[in-house]
Amino acid sequence: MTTHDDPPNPADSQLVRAARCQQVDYTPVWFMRQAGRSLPEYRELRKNTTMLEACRTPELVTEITLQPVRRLGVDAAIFFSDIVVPLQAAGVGVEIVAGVGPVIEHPVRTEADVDALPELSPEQIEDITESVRLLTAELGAKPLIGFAGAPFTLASYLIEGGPSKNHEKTKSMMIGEPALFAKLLAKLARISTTFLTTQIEAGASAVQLFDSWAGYLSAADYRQHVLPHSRNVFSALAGTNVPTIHFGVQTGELLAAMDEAGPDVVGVDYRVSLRDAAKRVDPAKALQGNLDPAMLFAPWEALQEKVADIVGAGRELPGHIFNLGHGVLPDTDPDMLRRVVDEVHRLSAR
Ligand code: 1CP
Repeated sequence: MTTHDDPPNPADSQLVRAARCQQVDYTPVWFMRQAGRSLPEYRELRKNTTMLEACRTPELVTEITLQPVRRLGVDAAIFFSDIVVPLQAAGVGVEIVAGVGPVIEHPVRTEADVDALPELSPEQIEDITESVRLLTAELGAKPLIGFAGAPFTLASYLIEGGPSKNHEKTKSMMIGEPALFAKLLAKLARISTTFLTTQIEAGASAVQLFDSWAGYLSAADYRQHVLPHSRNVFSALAGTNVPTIHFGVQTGELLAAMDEAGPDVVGVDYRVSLRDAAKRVDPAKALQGNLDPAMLFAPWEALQEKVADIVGAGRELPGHIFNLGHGVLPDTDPDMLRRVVDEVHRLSAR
């Protein structure tokens, strides 16, 4: 039985309620990449540590994750980590190079490379459990969102060897050696699932699967080569009872298929309006999004109109989580983010 002495439960937070299409007091808001380079306190903390060292140090993960919660007043924390952390933990040679992104020591191109890719065991990510425990203790009623990279986006980094503009080696394996590509994605789906279940078991209240580069695929190729593997990740989480979010960039043409993969919430990038997105997915599902992150550089009155449009469209949905259409840009003024949070709360108060 709940008494007023019990700490409020993040499972009853506005974010989790919105994800489940339950009634909310106001529209919850968080920002992809809310931690990181837009915050001076982050730049200060990261001075003497590499990105991956920071991701594997529970005290740093905790502090960096909490920074935007304190400064911006957002309704959720997003776990500070990176999509390549589970690959590194499993033993893949990977570095995050400043100004570039993840770089893979031995790119995965052949059957032998795919076979040599290690599995991830929970013992290799005990620091992730520790970080999530420290964080949920600090956050109290505020939910922590865990995340992982989706199999396709991870495969692209592994095959290309780093960030890629056109993903040509990835697509070449996808259609030239579809069985090998499927074997790789099946392995990566298991790694993503282990990374997500570890965060959920340690106390995360929701999780997001990032398929950042899925938008480079046609709907037909996505359905044939990618959807089954992402669906396996969501199926594996079905028993965990935390809401799941599925997001990719430039995925207007893929929204129906990304919905079919089985998340509770579909993330929408800024190129498609929430009203159009709602017509492409299960009408009983919540959406997340979708302010263009570049709009945060516009004068306040102009930005305010964009925020109001999105909050208004969101209120026609069964559930809405306000977010950007992609990550916070590094030069964003954190005061603008704070103003957007306050404005979403003010406009949406029931
Ligand atoms: O030194 C630094 O500050 C490095 C910049 C940085 C940061 C802050 C990287 C390198 N990763 C991160 C953290 C990170 N990565 C988070 C933290 C939590 C938050 O949102 O506040 C998250 C969720 C990610 C996930 C991630 N990493 C994605 C998916 C999200 C997206 O943006 O689409 C992807 C594609 C990556 C790869 C990656 N890691 C870092 C960079 C610069 C990139 C992108 C490189 C590329 O363009 O391919």
